[in-house]
Amino acid sequence: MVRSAIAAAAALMAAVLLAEPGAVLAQAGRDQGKSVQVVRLSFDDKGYVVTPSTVTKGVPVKMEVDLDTVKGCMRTIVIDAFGVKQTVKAGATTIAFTPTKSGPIQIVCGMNMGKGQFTVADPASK
Ligand SMILES: [Cu+2]
Repeated sequence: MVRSAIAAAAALMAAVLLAEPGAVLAQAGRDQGKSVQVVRLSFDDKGYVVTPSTVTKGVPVKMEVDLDTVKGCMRTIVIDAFGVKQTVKAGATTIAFTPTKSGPIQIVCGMNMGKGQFTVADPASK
């Protein structure tokens, strides 16, 4: 009786652990959270350019927008994948977000006119 109760408790704990992969991910995110990735957003004749063009998933990004090349309506920057919609201006040129999924990510202007793309890579596994 006692033994089966212990077994049941152990099974329950295992189920809870398996049911919450988010807890493990949050821990990993906290470790990675020590660093911030700084990228630059500019605009050329083809559209938005992110430099460097690849960031790591789960690590906060600070995107510094180059107002010399990003002008007019292009200053309203939309990154739907991460819920970003922000208009930058002199004195407020940083967009902060954390990439929560990997793959090619689209950037568009508020009018869905200017376009660009960057890549989110999974953290290197060891
Ligand atoms: Cu536009």
